[in-house]
Amino acid sequence: MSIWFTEELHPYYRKGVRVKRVLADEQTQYQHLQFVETEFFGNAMILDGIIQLTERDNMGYHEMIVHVPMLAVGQPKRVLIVGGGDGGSLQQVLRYPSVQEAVVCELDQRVVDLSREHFAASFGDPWTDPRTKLLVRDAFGFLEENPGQFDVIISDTTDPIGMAERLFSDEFYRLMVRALVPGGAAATQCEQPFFDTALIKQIYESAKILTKNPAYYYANIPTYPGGGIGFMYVSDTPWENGLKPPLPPGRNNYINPEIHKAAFALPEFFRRELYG
Ligand code: SPD
Repeated sequence: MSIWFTEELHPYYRKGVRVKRVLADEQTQYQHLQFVETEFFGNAMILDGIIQLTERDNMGYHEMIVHVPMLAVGQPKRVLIVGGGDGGSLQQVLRYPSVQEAVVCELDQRVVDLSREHFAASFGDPWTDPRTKLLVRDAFGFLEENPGQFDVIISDTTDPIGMAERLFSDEFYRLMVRALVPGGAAATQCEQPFFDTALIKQIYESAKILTKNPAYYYANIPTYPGGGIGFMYVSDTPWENGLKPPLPPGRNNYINPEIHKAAFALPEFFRRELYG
């Protein structure tokens, strides 16, 4: 028997992965949450019909969204992860001995609970680290209440659909930058250059008003539309500062100094659109 999961995030594009079995399937308070065991990519989490991560290719996403801002800042102590209930970003953040507190602001407790069960082999259990603080709440209010608090903020979100749309708004970026310490850095899930050019441009323009050195970078992730996803680096501190310090202790599966630098090189059509 062969079951294919087909994702249709865009009305003009589909992709599929072959599934061995369904591990969990439930409607939470917020979304349709599924975990499946795939034929090639290991376990995968699907939210409202969209693949969020797989065990086999999540490293490009989590290593890049975390290490680029963390390295740029130098010795990050307080880190906020917006979303990130699967624990992949948290695992990377906790690799830094300088980190004293990692706050995860995740709306859906079920994402955390089921990820602990189905991603344990990949992420261990970063939730038991004494530096981890899980807040099951909406990130907007938390950002509003916490100006000037974080060395690094990682916005590890779903796509801009439904409730998550607000996490791609000018207002969210304003609050996020306000929650950084001077010289702090943020990185956000910032979609696909081919499919989401206008949205990325709008976010870049807003990041440019708020900070001196925003920049877009990209990682290859086969299970995302177009085979990859980009991130917005948002900071007064140039991302290039992150090329000097070494990566934190632990094993890297995607990032290395060459990838770190090359990720900021953009295809010409998109570079022109974004930077003029
Ligand atoms: N189109 C899929 C985008 C998924 C972004 N969220 C990933 C969450 C991984 N922690």
